[in-house]
Amino acid sequence: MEEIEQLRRRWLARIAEADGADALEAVRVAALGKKGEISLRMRELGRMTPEERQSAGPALNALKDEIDAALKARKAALDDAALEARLAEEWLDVTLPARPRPRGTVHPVSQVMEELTAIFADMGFAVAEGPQIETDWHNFDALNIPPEHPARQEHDTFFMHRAEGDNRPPHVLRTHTSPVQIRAMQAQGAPLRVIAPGRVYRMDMDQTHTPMFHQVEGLAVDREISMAQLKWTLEEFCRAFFEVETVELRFRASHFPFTEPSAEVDIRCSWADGQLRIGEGEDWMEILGSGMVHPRVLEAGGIDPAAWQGFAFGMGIDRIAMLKYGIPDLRAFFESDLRWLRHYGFAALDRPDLAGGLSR
Ligand code: 2NM
Repeated sequence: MEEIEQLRRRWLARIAEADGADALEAVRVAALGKKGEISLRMRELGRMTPEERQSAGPALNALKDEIDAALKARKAALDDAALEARLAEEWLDVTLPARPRPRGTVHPVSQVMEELTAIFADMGFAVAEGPQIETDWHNFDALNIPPEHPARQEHDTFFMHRAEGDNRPPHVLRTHTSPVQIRAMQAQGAPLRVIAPGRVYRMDMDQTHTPMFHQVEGLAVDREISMAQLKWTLEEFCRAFFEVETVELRFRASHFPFTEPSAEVDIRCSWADGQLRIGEGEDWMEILGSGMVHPRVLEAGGIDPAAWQGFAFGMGIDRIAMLKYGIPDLRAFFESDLRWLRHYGFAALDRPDLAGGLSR
């Protein structure tokens, strides 16, 4: 019996020392496997006398059961420890932000485009887009600017290259977004309310001009459209855009080939101590061109000028962005200087809308 007690101690100690599933399995095979020490002992029972067997048999059986139970308990303990270790390793802080904060900012031009799109959408205008490389017909002829018209030179147009011997008129980089309005008239017909924001190109480069800049033009066509509705629309836009209670606009007679009559629009403002204030003061600042769409332009758009009329307007997006956000230098807009973009840029998730406040 002393020997069984030694066996018991030795195998319980080895089970306790096994520090992993493989080591424990090796102990099990060495003790209870086919050729395991305890199995061999049990096989020896057959060669014993009945008396010997009577005392050794139950003791060996009890030992076998105890070792078996100890192996199972140790296995459960090792499994628990392994699970604990995995849980400790794979934990996740669910309070961390799902993504890193965006490092980029929204360019003032994009911000202002979003703002004016929201304002005009609220008044029922859809956004129209068109190609930046245009036919000279869409950019000039359709807008009542004939080939000999000085505006074609005044515009300092970028002409696209044509192959040697190809005498068709060259395509141009659009000098305004009006060709988009021509395309919108042709595609949608009357009645129509669209704005066309986008890039335009003129060969001009100095303190206040860049060869690429941004424009938004608006067009409303209906049975009875008047200068009065044009004025209200522009006042409403300026009030919402500059986020002031009241604005005052002044129309000055002017000339554009594509509108008749035409008006340049000034807004009342003050420049006290170098700070621009819209809607108050004794100064006027030009911010827009506008007018009633010329019958020939409606016709080019496939709309009968005897049955329909329209108002149209255009303004520089870069300029109104500078005015609203106090940005001094136009040329910095297009230099991709990260310090400038971080300073004047907008948070990527603050999309402008009329209910939430345009620029917050
Ligand atoms: C301006 C001024 C006046 C204008 C005209 C048109 C069109 F295509 F409908 F005829 N779109 N925009 C327009 C009118 C643009 O910009 C200073």
